[in-house]
Amino acid sequence: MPETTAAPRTKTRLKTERPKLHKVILLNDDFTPRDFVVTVLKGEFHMSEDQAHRVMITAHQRGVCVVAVFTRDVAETKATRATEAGKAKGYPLQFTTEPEE
Ligand code: NFA
Repeated sequence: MPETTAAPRTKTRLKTERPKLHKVILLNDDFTPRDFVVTVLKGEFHMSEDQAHRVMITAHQRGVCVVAVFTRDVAETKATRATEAGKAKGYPLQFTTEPEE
């Protein structure tokens, strides 16, 4: 009587790691015009006028505001582009990034 032994199932489910997200943070300064900040937020981060205005006012009042979260490369590229947009107009506007907890 042939004995049939089922082969062990060895298919492995590899754990899919979610990439860590990084915040883009808008810093307040005393020189960049409010409208320009709103324009940059709309252009670089695809925000509505309302959203952009709220983020600008929050940074203006509290010193900083989280704009959005992205994977590290995207966050760094957007922060650099947005900071460059200010620099091109002679403004000290700054966007930084930091990893989420
Ligand atoms: N504080 C700037 C002003 O009063 C506006 C501003 C807001 C700048 C947010 C940078 C970031 N013109």
